[in-house]
Amino acid sequence: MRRPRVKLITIPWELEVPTLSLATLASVTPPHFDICIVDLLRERLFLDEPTDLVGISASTPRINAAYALADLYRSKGVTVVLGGHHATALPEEALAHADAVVCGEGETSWMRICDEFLSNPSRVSGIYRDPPPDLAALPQPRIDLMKLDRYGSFYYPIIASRGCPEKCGFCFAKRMTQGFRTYPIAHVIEQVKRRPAFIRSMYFVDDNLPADPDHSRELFFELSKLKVPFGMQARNEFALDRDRLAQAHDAGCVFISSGYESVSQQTLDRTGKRAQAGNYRQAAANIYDAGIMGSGNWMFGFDSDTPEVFEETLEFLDSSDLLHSTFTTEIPFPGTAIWRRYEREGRLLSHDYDAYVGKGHVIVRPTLMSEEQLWQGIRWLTTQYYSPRRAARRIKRAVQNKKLASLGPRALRTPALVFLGMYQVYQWHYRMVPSLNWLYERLVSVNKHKYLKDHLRRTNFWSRDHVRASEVPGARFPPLSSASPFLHRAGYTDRREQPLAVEERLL
Ligand code: B12
Ligand code: SF4
Repeated sequence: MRRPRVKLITIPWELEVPTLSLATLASVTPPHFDICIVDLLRERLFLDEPTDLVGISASTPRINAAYALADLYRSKGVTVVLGGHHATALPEEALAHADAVVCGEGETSWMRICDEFLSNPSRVSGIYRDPPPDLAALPQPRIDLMKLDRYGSFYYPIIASRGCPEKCGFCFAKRMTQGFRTYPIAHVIEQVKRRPAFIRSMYFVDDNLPADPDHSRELFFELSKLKVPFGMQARNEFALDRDRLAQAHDAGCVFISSGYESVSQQTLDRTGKRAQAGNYRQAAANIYDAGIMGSGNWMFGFDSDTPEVFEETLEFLDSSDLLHSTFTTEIPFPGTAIWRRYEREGRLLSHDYDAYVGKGHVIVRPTLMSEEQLWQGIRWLTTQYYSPRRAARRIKRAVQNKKLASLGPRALRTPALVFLGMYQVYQWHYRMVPSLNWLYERLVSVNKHKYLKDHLRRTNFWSRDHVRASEVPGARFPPLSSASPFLHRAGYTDRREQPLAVEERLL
């Protein structure tokens, strides 16, 4: 005797930051289903347990694994739905492995799919492109299904907006969402308040959190009352405004990650980045002065990049106040304008999506240097930047800034900053030294076997997921259908009173 079961599976790439993709979908899943979220890097997937509907989320570098898993489930007669950025970009390709593919923001289509499935599973088929949800009407993400303790206490995912007003050529953000939209402040604050007690800091998964100045001002004001440290992603111009940086710091912002991409103005112009390289030094200094750790993401291999670009970047970084950086090749993600151009010009060196991580593989044939020069240049830059000597300099610089990491206990501030600096050295060496990377990748995949609970339970449907939240004694989550004006507005009722084809079949 059981209810229909839906398993939402994510195939992430690394262990650090969880996404909100599936928790958001789970929140609009009608309450007729037993539901669970499975993170393939953090728990065993019980493939053979009875499951009726499977939703899989993966970005480009993990899409091959997602396709293989989807094929496996379909061979067992399970209905499979694929969604996310890659599936949105290439829905026909994804449809060869799934019954249905959802393009763009998934809530409306997912609700339609659940509804169709409940009436007749064979109705779930084809490509779904539905209008995006009204963010004001979305329920809280079902983080209770995410087994957050397995992500550590520093990576609580939180969201305040979707999309980005910019249109950089290499980025897929504009294709995923309909413009830039914000969540009501009260919704965001509720997300913060629902965090489990062990959470020490949060990470906004927004592409560009402060893109709307009015929204972010109000958000920062409300967050400042809660004093929970957080990291966010923002365009570098944000850092040119010292007042806004001060507001962010007062709100608890301890980390800002920005796509600086290149120190070359010519490169920025050619990618449509709409940024001024001449402002980067000032932006980094302002972030540092505000007591925030600045992180820059840099890309290489653009058409105007010469072999000198690596030294120029290191020179800039050595004399700037950025305390963290990442270096990758240019990755032309399928669906972006730049990907189409490289495809047309016959310059794509690999169609193997596993290689689309920006590390270890060159995807586009560069014009002003060889492939070997490009890859060796990135490796050289990363190992130089994360050499113990340079890391020690940055740690010293961080410790000197009394405003940095000032939200935590004072006695722990220096050890925490030293630990973080050393952790970064370890992190980037394993990524760049082939033998360490090999070892790391193996350790990552065995990580999911370390949870004894999983072995004992032998099911992914545990915690409160297999029971409606309202039925769990002391549950903080109200019944979904009444908690969600979105469900009502979209014409959903609590159909438990009505006979349902699938429920009848299964019960
Ligand atoms: C957190 C994050 C990370 C984390 C964790 C990623 C992970 N998978 O474990 C870290 C830091 C590790 C990371 C790393 C990388 N990331 Co990242 N990351 C994000 C980020 C900021 C947030 C994701 C999120 O929670 N979004 C909020 C939720 C609500 O939106 P969503 O994920 O889009 O989900 C909606 C829809 O996509 C859809 N949907 C998604 N899945 C499914 C499944 C089903 C069944 C259905 C029906 C619908 C559906 O419905 C959801 C609700 O509307 C996004 C940017 C962004 N804002 O989305 C980039 C993003 C996903 N990352 C990206 C990239 C490029 C990378 C890296 C390759 C970067 C690099 N070079 O190192 C790596 C590799 C990641 C990997 N293989 O997974 C790109 C992906 C592009 C692509 N074509 O796949 C994004 C979109 C950033 C961008 N704008 O370019 N990332
Ligand atoms: S600013 Fe960032 S998120 Fe926005 S389009 Fe450009 S790369 Fe994408």
